[in-house]
Amino acid sequence: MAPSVAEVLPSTAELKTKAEKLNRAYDAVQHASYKYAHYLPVYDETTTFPPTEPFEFADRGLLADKAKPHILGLNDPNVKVTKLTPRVGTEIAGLQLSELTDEQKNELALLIAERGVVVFRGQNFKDIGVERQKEFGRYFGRLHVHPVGAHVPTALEFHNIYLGPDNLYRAQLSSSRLSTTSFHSDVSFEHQPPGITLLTLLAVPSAGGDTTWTSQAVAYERLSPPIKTLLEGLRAEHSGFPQAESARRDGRFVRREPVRSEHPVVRVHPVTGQKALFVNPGFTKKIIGLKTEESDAILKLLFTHISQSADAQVRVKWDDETVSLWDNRVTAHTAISDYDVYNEEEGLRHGFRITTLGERPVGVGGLETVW
Ligand SMILES: O=C(O)CCC(=O)C(=O)O
Ligand SMILES: [Fe+2]
Repeated sequence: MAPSVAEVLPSTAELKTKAEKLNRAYDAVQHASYKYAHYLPVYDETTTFPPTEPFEFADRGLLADKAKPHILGLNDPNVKVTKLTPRVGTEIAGLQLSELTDEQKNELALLIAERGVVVFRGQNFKDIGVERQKEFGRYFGRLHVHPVGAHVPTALEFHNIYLGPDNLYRAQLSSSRLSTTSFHSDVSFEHQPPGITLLTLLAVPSAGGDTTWTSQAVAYERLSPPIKTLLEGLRAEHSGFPQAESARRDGRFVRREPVRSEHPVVRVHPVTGQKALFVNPGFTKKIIGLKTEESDAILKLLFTHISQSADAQVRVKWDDETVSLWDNRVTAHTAISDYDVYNEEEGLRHGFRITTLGERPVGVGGLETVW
């Protein structure tokens, strides 16, 4: 008889033992001498937050010169701008995020909306201090505090990305599923979910550990007219409850009670007017107003479409001087956990995310988010 799933998979206890063993090695070497120890994950277990209240949001991209001459360095030979794929992803070298003028930041907001993700190489961003990084983020919108995630010791707003042997989440995922690929738009369950988001990596495995973004605008455009029309009239439920429940199950602290929102399935970008699919396998649970089987079938179709459209995606390789900025309103993304977290040679993957909140989503014909 074939072994049951429980017999095949390592148990949590086994994974923990493995992790604890390796952790001691990490503790000895890395936590003592790791250059970015001040960014290692911690969990504040005392601070709780009330539910977020509605707030005004004005996208900086609305203030930009449409030709974007300052962020594209049109008059600066030191700036190199490369399209990573035709429709999604642009790479910029020769500019420091930490030195951008407001004019450049406004144009950057527009560029991120248009290209989905913009990757900056050769950055000193992580070295300018937590306060200045926060200030940079705040220029684009109110900073999000993750309801359950780890953060850096001096800032709850810096959501920690950490996959070493002492973070079992992805390791468990890879042992229980065929793939760790998990496209999502960050915390899309929020009533005013994120717009521009920045990710900085500090430690990168010797090979792998890339991130893939997929264009939800391209995903929308590829649909046939009857399906577009159907989806444009619908809202879908995005829920933060499963995340909070699994955090509680794992004994982690929940700093804000979970919420759910009903967002338009097709979202209109406030600056570009571009339409994009706004559902993702991470947080979207059902389409409102449809029978269960109908909702399940349509979401399955859309999730498959999003996940398998390599021709609407860009895969970015990291180093410790790279900062990527994306627009969560028009893209979904997934970490690629293709390296062995238990192998000391392959190493640690560590970084942090600063997430700015955007507008209450608006769909076609003014269809608004409700909750
Ligand atoms: O680690 C990554 O590549 C992406 C993690 C992620 O989903 C995020 O920072 O929002
Ligand atoms: Fe994410």
